Amino acid sequence: MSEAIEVINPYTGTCVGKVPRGGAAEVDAAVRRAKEAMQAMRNMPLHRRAAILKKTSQLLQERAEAFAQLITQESGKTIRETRAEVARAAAIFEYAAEEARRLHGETLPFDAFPNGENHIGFYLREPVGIVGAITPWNVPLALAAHKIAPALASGNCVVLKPAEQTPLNALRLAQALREAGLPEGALEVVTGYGEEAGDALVTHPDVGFLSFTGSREVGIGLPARAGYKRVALELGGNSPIIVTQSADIERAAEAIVRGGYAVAGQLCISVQRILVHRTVREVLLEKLIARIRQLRLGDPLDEATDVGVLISKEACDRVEKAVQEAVQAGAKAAIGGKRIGPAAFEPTLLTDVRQDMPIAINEAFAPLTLLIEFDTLDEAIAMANATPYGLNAGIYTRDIEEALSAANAIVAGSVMINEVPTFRSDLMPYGGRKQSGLGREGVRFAMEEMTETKVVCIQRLI
Ligand code: TXE
Repeated sequence: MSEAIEVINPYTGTCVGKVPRGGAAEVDAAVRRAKEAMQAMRNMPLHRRAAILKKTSQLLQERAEAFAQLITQESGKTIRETRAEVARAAAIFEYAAEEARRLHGETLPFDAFPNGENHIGFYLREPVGIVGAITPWNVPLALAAHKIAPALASGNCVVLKPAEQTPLNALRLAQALREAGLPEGALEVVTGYGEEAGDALVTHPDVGFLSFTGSREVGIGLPARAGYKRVALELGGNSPIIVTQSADIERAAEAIVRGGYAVAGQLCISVQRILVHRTVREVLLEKLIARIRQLRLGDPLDEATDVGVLISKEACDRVEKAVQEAVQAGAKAAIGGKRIGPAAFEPTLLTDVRQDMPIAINEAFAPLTLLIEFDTLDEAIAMANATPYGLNAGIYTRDIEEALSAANAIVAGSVMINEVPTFRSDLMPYGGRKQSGLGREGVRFAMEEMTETKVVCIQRLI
């Protein structure tokens, strides 16, 4: 395919660059090159893999400002957010360099079986071969790093299809890996649209493992399209945070605003639903409004800006419609509620929301939080679980029984106690339950998923 895709800055509406519109032929050629590189990667000593990953981390740090500026222009995220993202991507490569050295199996006991005492064995971890990685636009560099770094650390080759909105930083990352010494073909990037290049990667028979981060709507259909390959899915979320009667309300409010409006709410782990005990509703609401009012909107490249723009006009249309429908159904905007530019929406807090409203069930992916009251913790937990998602959740409380009850009963990949669901360490197992996904990321956990065990067993003949 010869057509190009224009990368548009969602804040200015101007073109940041152009990339090829790859399709099935480009994906097939990339997979072929990756196949040729497989032996080199598999045979590469662990210390060499580690050195390449470490060098990549250094290059990212050296080029941090250029990466951050580029991602801000592609995505509309604020410069403070993209600087943090680049630092995080560099750290992920560093962790992978360390984990690459720890990729080993175990010896196995066979003596529980008849004649087993004559046997000794062990298992190895082998790369699956080619990892197909599909990434979204919201945290484009760090989420690509979460797939590429563990895949290479465990000896795989990768074909990456970045989001069509933010492909430029992926191409720059591939350049850094090449400079760090990665063999030709070990990382291929094919730019293009999801239904074209993305689908070609999903369905390619030579891809052994598909690692997808994106929407629930697309992700849910992928295992059926992927055929006989392993699949990891990081899909959406609709994070609840429970604020009980005993909570430190000041700290809860501060954390909720941080977790609800970062990246203009476009994180799968953004705080969306604030489930508050009726007796502390007023005091929490007052503090939330005061803090949200302080958020500065504006040019994402300006260091003073707290909340950037949404990824596109269409994304803004969607939020505007969802808020209007919620208001018609009885919700009230305690602050915000309006569009303020083609892709900009005011940081919004809706009150008088019921858990059965569509806005409380669906993923908002916008600078929007919802206040919902509860009377008992059981009721709060039931509401926390009343969506198709199960990614992250949180509870603010000083009562250990309440904290542990919530941690036990909420169906999610993680439950944060006195911390917001947006908290994520790159080393923890990260992923969702229910329709939030399959499999876990976090360097070591992704490496386990991207490798196959192989048992080697030896019988003593004397
Ligand atoms: O996601 P898509 P979009 C959610 C969030 C957001 C919504 C839409 O709710 O509003 O998704 O975002 C590729 N076969 N999240 O439209 O379409 C696509 O090219 C193979 C949550 O950007 O799922 C891109 O590279 N690939 C999320 C990637 O999938 C396909 C992050 C994501 O695009 C494809 C982003 C197909 N048929 C959005 N269709 C999170 N978990 O953080 C698309 N793609």
